Amino acid sequence: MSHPLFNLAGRCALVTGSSRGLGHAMATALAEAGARVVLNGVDAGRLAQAAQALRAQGHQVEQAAFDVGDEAAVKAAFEALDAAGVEVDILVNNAGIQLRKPLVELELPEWERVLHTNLTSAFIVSREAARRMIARGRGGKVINIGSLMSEAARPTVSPYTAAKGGIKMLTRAMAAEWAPHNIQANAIGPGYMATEMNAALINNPDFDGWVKRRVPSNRWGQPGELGGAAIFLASAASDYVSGQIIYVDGGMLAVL
Ligand code: GCO
Repeated sequence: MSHPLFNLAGRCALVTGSSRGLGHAMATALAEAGARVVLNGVDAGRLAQAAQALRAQGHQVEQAAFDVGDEAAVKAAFEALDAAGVEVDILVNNAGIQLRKPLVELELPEWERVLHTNLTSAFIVSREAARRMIARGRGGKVINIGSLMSEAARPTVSPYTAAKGGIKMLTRAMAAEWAPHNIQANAIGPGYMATEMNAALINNPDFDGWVKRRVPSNRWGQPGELGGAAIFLASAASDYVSGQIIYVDGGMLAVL
């Protein structure tokens, strides 16, 4: 029996980029804590499969296929949710891409694509969600997904690092503006997690060895290990927490 503070029954969570990976893991955790979840992705087929799998586990699942970086598509998606009576009171801005390339070799469109998908999309989607949360007057939760790169850098991931640093500060800006409406905005900073996005790193013996030596826990994180932080920040347990970033990184950032 979970503590009532962590019970998400009666709440609805939209998780962007949730047909697989970290987003799907967090959506699953929020559903297991009682929330109705809206899965999002750009691949409608993959999204339908992910939604069906969660429904088969007995959860209440909607699906909304849209590109988080497309302002018109985001507006249309929220209008469709409005029409369906689906009121999002928890938003997890998880959708993101990675592009590994030295700064001096980057093309401007490559830079802009990463910043748009990983940072600007959080603004586009959160603006729609927050407008509705404020109008409803019931408060809400915004959880932005940062990264170790919200705090520290490594070579060849400059646009991702800049975007994730921006996510940390955008989270504080949201906290500043939306606290009067009882909307808490926080972030989760995943460490090196075993995901498809990181497959090239996991399969690289040198990088894999570096992660295992550099992380005090001596291992990669598993997507499901973000669930606890997601439930906490989505629940009443965090009603007096805002503008924070919780690193789920096996202790990596805390230790030299
Ligand atoms: C990389 C990785 C990292 C991790 C994660 C760490 O290339 O270094 O993709 O960015 O995915 O973001 O928090």
